Amino acid sequence: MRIGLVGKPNVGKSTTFAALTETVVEIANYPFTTIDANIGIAWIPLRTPCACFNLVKRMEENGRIIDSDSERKGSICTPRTGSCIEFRRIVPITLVDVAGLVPDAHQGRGRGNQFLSDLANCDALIQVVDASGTTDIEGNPIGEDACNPEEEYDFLLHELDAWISGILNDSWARGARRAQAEGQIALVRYIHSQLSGLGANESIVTTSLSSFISENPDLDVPWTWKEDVVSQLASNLREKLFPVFVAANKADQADPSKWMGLKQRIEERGGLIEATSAETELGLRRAAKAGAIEYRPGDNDFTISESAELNDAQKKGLDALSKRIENMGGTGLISLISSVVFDRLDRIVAYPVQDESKWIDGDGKILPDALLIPQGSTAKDLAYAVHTDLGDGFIRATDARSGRVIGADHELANDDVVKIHAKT
Ligand SMILES: Nc1nc2c(ncn2[C@@H]2O[C@H](COP(=O)(O)OP(=O)(O)OP(=O)(O)O)[C@@H](O)[C@H]2O)c(=O)[nH]1
Ligand SMILES: [Mg+2]
Repeated sequence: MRIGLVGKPNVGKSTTFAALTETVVEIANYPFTTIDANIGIAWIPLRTPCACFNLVKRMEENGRIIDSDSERKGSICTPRTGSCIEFRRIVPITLVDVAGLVPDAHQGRGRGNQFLSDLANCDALIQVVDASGTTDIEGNPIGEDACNPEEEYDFLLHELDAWISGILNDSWARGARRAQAEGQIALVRYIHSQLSGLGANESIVTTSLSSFISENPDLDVPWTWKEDVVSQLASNLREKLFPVFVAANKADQADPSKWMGLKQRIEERGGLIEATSAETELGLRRAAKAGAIEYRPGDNDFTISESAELNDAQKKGLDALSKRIENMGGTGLISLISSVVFDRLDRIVAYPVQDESKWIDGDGKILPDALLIPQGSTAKDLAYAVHTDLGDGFIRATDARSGRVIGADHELANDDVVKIHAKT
């Protein structure tokens, strides 16, 4: 699971990244602070309780005494990555924070759009917009009404489309000639070969090409398509390759009226936009790391640690953070990422194990992996998600909850615990 953070300069992409990955990156109030992409891991909570909850119940029913340490509030799993407290399992997502994009970047303005290849293989993009409207379209902080978030949104989609369109148009004639000789499959293969570096696969290209052709019944055969038609196809492909969701950031200093127009437009089209305050999330994470507060990312409140010794300035700072999240109902970041992953990209969680009765791996770790896989994934897909060898050698699997044997094509459900039997 990989999500890219995009947008014009100086909107809070790196602040979002720093908060969610808890790493130190450059953040500053001027454009083009970030040049080279930052790549890191963010941790998000699953929406359903960790499967170790069911394991505890099963063990209790069998009269076993559970040995869980009190700090973990009941959780007994041993996550290989992430953590689980009170059955709230945290799983990793890769985040990519890139340089800011300005209008006409595809023609080389600003930093150009070469860096967009850093977004290759992202499952989705989150466009960070400046909901407060205090930075102009190139990210210069010039105050009130410097820019309208709708303008930001429109130009960014345009630049992304122009990026893909540039790649396709470059040698369209060659690809189209092949289609003329060998039919549509040759065109699919050509487009795939041009866009495979961005993470396209044949199935995405086929879906996109078919929908594009059926939405435009008056189109002539592909080898006659001019640049503008190829650009429209590029836009269709972009929507499938990189669905864009929006963080209306700096919401802490934005009058909602500033970005309501954008919200309405996006929601009318079934899109997703959420108010965020990356700066607040970053402040909370830092305070929690320093031991001053107890804060669970995603919550809309926090408590001051009993052991914290705070000076007046720190108390004032925490008070301000508290007011912000109270007003906003949280900082919006975890809630937005969670909606993207679970509602929009339809990811479910599956727990591969080696022992179907104890739900452990070969080293005795309990439910060590909680993998996010696309809805509709089969037992064999899960095997591949664990390791190519396990997929290649797949024989059958066992649903560890029911004990039933399941085949390669069996579609998994959210929270499934699965033992995979494979040739080694
Ligand atoms: N008020 C407020 N300021 C924010 C928020 N998020 C970021 N900022 C400020 O906005 C400025 C730009 O933040 P960055 O994270 O560097 O922005 P960026 O989008 O990565 O910028 P480039 O790398 O230049 O493209 C900094 O001064 C941040 O402190 C927020 O939620 N609220
Ligand atoms: Mg940055």
